[in-house]
Amino acid sequence: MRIVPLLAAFAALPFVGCDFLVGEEEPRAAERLKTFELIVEDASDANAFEQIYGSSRVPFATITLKSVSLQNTYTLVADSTGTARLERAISDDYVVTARRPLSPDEYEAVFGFASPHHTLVNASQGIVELRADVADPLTIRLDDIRADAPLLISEIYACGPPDAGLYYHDKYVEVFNNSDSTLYLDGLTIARVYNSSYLGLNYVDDSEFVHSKTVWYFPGDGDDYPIEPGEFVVCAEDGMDHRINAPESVDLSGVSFEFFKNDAPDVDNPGVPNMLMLYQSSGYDWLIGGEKEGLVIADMALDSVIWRDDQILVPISTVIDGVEYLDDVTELDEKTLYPGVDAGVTGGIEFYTGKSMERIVDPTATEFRLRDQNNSSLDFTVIEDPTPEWHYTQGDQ
Ligand SMILES: [Ca+2]
Ligand SMILES: [Ca+2]
Ligand SMILES: [Ca+2]
Repeated sequence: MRIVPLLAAFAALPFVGCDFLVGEEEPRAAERLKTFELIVEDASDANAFEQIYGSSRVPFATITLKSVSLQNTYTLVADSTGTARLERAISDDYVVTARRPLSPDEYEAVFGFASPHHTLVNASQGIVELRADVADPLTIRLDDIRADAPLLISEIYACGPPDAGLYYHDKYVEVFNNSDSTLYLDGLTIARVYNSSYLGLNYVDDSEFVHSKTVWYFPGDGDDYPIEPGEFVVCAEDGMDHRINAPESVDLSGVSFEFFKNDAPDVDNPGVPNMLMLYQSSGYDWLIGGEKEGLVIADMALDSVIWRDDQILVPISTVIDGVEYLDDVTELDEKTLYPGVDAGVTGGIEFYTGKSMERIVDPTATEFRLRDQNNSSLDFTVIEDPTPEWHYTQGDQ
């Protein structure tokens, strides 16, 4: 936003010499900043707001817009008529997240029973185009009512440490209990999103299933592995002190779980419980991409797995959370994870830099909770060092 102070300085000058006015930069900058009107509409199958209030307009929705070009973020709240104004912004593509929590009473008015923790969201409209030469207001459609995810993927560390050649065995995924209740990890699955540029396969538009060729699950039979509210749990590729092999890496010898592939020459730390493999089509260990990957955590039925060819189909209705990262965060057309699960991407990290991706704190929560708008472009930040089972805002551990 370098443009705004420039304009402010410009406006503060009552008289400016003509030479300055005809200079190229200032007028062009002024033309680029516009005000856009946005209208928020309920497009859900339930027609909730039409039913409750007699109008499909959604009052008091929170809208977050992130400029794809500038990577800056605006947060707006619609007024009582479901209208919001984005001021002093450029014509651009914007990653959009709009959400309106439903009160238990509103939920009951539509579905017949009161239930907390439901939010009307924009599931299928992940990017909007704001153009200065279009006069009509832009309609943001909220088309899905979601149960807010109790369990989140809070961090993904994947790129490998610096100064250790091609060492990459210190990768991990971290999950976090973002709810107010004890949850159980038993039987939940962690799946990689499958795609193949070589075969021309990309299932990003499949609104029914996440396609995977790497599916692991937590051990236990229902109540063996609790995770308390506000607790982090790391699932590491190998639960060991990686500083032995790579001084700039991280100690994962005391984490909660490790992926142990018992049909491969993998390392099994007996002190770290093992994730169990449901299916992995290749490789000597659980492995995720150093620069790009999609991961989901799901509560799918392990006894009635759906197969298609050599892929497991994870029903999106069972997905609790999903996160995608790319080497270039502006290349949203490279996405492989359905935008209804994750409308954006985090990442932008190069191999062997030791950096990690972690969810940011939810500024609206009264307790320590992490932000989840189903949009990793907005919900995640890149951190300099991994933070296994803690958060970067909690200082050095
Ligand atoms: Ca392993
Ligand atoms: Ca082990
Ligand atoms: Ca962490």
